[in-house]
Amino acid sequence: MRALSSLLLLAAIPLALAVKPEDFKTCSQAAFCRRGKALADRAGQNPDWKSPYSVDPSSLAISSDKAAFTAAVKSSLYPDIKFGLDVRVHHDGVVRVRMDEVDGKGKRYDETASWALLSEPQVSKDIQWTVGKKEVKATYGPKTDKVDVEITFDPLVVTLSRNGRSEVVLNGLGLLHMEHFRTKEEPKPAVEAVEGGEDAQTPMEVPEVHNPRSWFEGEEEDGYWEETWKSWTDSKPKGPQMLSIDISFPNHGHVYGIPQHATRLSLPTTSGQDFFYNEPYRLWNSDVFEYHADSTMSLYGSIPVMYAHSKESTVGVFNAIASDTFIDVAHPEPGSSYTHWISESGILDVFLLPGPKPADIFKQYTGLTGTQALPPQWSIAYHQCRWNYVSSDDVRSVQTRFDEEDMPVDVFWLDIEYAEEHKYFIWDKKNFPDPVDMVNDVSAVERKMVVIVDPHLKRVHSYPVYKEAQDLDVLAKVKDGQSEYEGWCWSGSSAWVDFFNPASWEWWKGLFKTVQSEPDKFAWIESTTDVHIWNDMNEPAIFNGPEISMPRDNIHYGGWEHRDLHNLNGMLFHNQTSQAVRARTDPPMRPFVLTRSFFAGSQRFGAMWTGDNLGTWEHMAVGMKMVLSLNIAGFAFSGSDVGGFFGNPEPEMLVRWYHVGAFTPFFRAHAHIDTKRREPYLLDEPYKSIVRDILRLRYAMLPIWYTAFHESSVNGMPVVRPHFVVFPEDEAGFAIDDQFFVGGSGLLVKPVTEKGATEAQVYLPEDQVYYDYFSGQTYRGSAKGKNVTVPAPLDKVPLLIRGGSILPTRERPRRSSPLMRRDPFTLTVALDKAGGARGELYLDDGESYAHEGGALVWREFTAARRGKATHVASADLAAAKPEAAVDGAALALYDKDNAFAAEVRAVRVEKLVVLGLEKKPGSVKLAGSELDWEFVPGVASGASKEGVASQLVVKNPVASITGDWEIVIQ
Ligand code: NBV
Repeated sequence: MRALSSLLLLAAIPLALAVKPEDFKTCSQAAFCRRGKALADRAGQNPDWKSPYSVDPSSLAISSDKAAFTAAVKSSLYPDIKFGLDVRVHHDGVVRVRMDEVDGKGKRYDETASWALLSEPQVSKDIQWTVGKKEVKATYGPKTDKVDVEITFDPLVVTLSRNGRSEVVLNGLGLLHMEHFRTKEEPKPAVEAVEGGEDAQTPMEVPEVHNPRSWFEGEEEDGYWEETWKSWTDSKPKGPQMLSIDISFPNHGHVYGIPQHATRLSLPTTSGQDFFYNEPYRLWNSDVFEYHADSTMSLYGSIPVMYAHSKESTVGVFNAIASDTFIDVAHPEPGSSYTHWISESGILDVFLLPGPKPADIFKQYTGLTGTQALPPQWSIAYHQCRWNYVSSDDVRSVQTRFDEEDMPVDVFWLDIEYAEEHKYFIWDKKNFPDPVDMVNDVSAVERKMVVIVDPHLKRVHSYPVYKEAQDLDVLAKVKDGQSEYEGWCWSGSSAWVDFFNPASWEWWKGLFKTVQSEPDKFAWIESTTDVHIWNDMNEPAIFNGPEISMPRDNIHYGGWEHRDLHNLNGMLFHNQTSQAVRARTDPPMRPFVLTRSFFAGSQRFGAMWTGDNLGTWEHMAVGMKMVLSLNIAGFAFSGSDVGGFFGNPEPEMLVRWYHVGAFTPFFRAHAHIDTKRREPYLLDEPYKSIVRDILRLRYAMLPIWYTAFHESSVNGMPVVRPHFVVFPEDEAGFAIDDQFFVGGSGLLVKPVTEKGATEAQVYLPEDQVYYDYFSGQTYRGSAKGKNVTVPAPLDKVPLLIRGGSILPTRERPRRSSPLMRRDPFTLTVALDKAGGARGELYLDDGESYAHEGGALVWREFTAARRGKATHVASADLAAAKPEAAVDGAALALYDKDNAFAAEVRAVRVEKLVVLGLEKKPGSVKLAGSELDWEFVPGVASGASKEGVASQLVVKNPVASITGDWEIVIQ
């Protein structure tokens, strides 16, 4: 059935628009994955299976600070090979489990975590260790909520439990295998094959075999030393280094995470009975041309974090590994999950995230890898991109048309054709004769430009960037470790900077300087600080390379093979570019750098988008699911090309896609060079006006989005939140991924991704009132969960306000978002069924780092019933929660009257709307004075009947958004 539906889907897309799966390996085409999968198959068929790995109890050592324990591990298959295990508990309860081969014939890649982690985690001082004969146990946490980490010795199994319930188990199924370094032996004739070495112990009866370890390892040395795929031969001088580990969640029925895959949020199974996909999820950053909207194929980025969720708890694992990794997911029985991770190389470095609530998990994961960098505020507004705006006059005329049509936009983008022969930084002067003037024309109305800088460098010495990289000797090398690697990309014969080489970092920063400080070095003086950067093709994408990327045996700085660190490659490029853009000014301004390829930690450096999607309804829908998955995996600033990169979306689809975009953290329209122009002003009516309204809706809501970004930057909460995050105990919502909440605002949106729809079903998980954002129509949910039908004509996105929310918006249309910085606010108070509400607003200058020194405004709005009166009040939140005001330490510097607050003191609340009051008030007063108000009767927030809510509108109630005030409605 599934196969049939995918065939039908493929048939629906013109032939030219279909992924070429044959360009990328499946598990059975990669020797290490075949070996890992075969191991799992053998285990599955053998009821007596027992892992050969065990801890040597005599080697056990607990560190003097009591935070860590180390022990020797051996495998009964190879008793002479030594492994070392290190288990430590961090101050926030996260457990790090590391294992590596020691004193071996080689060294496994062990640097992934050092790139992914924000800093070296602090260990806990509060761990109680109990050493038994068969196990060692660490216990921590309050009496009523105890966490145990038990390491059993034989076989080696690590189990994290909470209050006695198993939450995460490593090697519970015995699939741990770290292929040790060995010396290549020439194959012996079959008759002379070894008949079982003395040291080879098998825990069970095995049929007579040539290799006594074959019960575990298989008969053949499958692809140990070399592997040929299509026309490429991958040499493996270090031999086999596969790492296999099973990770089970015995009490959790849903698993999420491991982006980037075009699939649902709750990951469908890939193995076990009734598997949904017949291929494991793969993490191998790839430029997958015209990718399929429903697949486990790997895409441009990889975040090896996985969460498991049940009504009782949320837990997770972060597997810090950057080599090619395949992950099987199964539910051995309902309510339990099993996963199997097979990686080509690297050490075991797994972080167990104990939760127990979604908010704890996000804090724990972003505590390790960093939170989303707070973006410059303009970058969360609308971006207009296309491959390509062809000249500086084209850019000017696009800007003019937006202005003529009163459509807000903040950023115009330039794709690769701005660069002469695709030599990035070098303008094609025929079409862009006056780049600095062009940028200045755009920034005159406080807009920005984003210009692409790809990682492939054209190999001509007249190109200063290539020449300087070569002189510095920072280019990636072929397998001999000496010669420059050459591949094909947009620029023809190209070379790639090895960003693992620290010698490249300062040099790369220098390229982006907009003033020439060193006469003989390239600086981008034909640019301005209003130009920000787009990093594409950084998987890296290489047209003539295996799987459209770099050969795995290429050599990077430190002698590491590309296979070891491939998935980190894009992040390092993004990191350096982001630092370069930041360093252009003194004091620094927040950089905006978009990346296509990413890894765990990339959220520290900017934004990402989901790559080359297709203009189909399926892609529109799956893009949203991917963004939700990225958001829970720490990468909140994410989005998909609005309109679809390939194809020419019909107006209905384009309009619906603008709605999706307006409710996505990163909101950019983009299109392939062969598509028809589709800037929103080109649409006919009524579509054009509808898109204008959508853009204005996004701009009106920028304070809500910015507040959500602020929260994310502090505690790792997703900017867009799926149901399980907001209602972790509502099972009916665990798989929902087509509707979601915007930050903590209470806005619940369900964008339409179906042609011809006129209404939508929205799931309400609680006995609470929800209000239609546009009409004030109420919907009353139920404690058992309830689907309600809401109108969804083309001009309305299904958008509800959860009762109990207060939304700050700015309703005056402007050409760009910085022009709104002094605009007044509207506060919409959507009362809950008990007549209360709460909301937040975070503001700062939107571009500098002054907020880190306390230049910010963070307000809390509340509405509460007191007797017969409703009090709506505003209070300072930053003083109350200084530790949450800024990412990092407590904000001791915060002063309510800080410079920024003083600057916006004159910004007023021009309108207060209260939805759901029971009856017309007798008075509405601020500090004893009557305000100017109107009341339209309607349904009260507590009513069980549905209808249009009553509405109180107060005009110009308060003079300052930054002030403490209280309005009494009586
Ligand atoms: O630079 C051209 C495109 C770009 O527009 C797109 O967004 C990237 O994902 N780029 C890929 C290279 C060519 C893709 C066919």
